[in-house]
Amino acid sequence: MYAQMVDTGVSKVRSLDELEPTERAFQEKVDTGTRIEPKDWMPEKYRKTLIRQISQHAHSEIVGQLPEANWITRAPTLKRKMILLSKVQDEAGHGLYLYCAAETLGISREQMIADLLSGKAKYSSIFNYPTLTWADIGAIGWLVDGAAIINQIPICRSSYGPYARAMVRICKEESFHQRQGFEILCRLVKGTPQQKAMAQDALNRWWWPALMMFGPPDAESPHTAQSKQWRIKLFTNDELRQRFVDQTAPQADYLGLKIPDPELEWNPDRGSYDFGQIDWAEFYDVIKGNGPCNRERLQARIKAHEEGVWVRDAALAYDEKKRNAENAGIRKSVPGVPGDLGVNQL
Ligand code: FAQ
Repeated sequence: MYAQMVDTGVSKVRSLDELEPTERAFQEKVDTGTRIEPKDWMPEKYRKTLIRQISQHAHSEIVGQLPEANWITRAPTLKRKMILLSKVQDEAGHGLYLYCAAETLGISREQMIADLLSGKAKYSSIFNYPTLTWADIGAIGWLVDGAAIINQIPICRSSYGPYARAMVRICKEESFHQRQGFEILCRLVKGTPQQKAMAQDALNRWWWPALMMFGPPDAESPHTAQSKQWRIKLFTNDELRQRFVDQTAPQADYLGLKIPDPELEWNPDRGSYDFGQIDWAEFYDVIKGNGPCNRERLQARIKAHEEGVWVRDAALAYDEKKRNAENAGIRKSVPGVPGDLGVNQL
């Protein structure tokens, strides 16, 4: 019942000489850094690849609210509760920008949500792990938002205009999220021995799943080569993963925490950290739907969707009433107030 590979029809990356004239003109546009906009001609496979990636990204933001929302009622202080609440709300906003960006490619919001709820569409593997202690909220901000930023900053320069533009604001907010997580851990490591142990335990559990967020190794990534040619991706999964390790290892040192990888070591020749083998069997298991929380996450989204029916129905009824009144000339639109409630956006 869970996510399957999405066939976007790309089997081999073709060089400029092998492309049809329209495709070649498109590729040249991409190569010169010209943004592709919704009404521009684009290869069907480019459109499908973007729908696949942007919708998965949107679902990740929405499902990604769940592990942290679990701690809103248990945050240790009112201030922490307010910060966490607004972080979780930000993730909802990111999901909405991304669904809007995907809609510009001709897929409906309803279809994307149906694909998520039926288990057909993927979302990031990371959100299928549980948040067991308050330190996990720190670890999510530090590692998960940290990984998300490294992956998403390049997307601000990707070829598809609506996706790239959505990513600018998202990255600014993710940067705040990353700092709030790091700050939670800074406090915990300076606390009691139990608090420091809790921070270490969170790092132990989130480190490897955070590395998996970047996707399969390049040699096993079916989409990277074509997505790079189209500048949907600017870097490969392994390049970004390495960047994350290089950036995060000194932060762990600063916190006085130990990354749970005996092979992690600075390599002066490469100017990067070497690190141990990722358990790819675990990654594939999680993306097939067998992670610790996959079923729980999907159930939570299905429940929220079902319980939100009355909101969508009420909004539709209001919209219809307003349109009928306007058509009958009873009520005029108020200047400055959008005429259309945009119920599809709910
Ligand atoms: N989880 O050939 P590739 C966040 C799938 S947002 C699940 O390498 P691609 C914010 C992949 O979809 C986190 N599936 O694919 C936040 C493909 O399957 P398909 C999400 C994964 O697309 C923080 C297959 O494996 N970020 O954290 C994963 O070129 C805190 C083959 O892989 C984005 O979505 C995975 N980790 O590269 C929210 C960023 N990795 O479609 C709340 C945008 C791979 O053929 C709290 N996306 N797969 O069935 C991307 O950059 C890319 O899509 C990658 C994957 C890098 C994720």
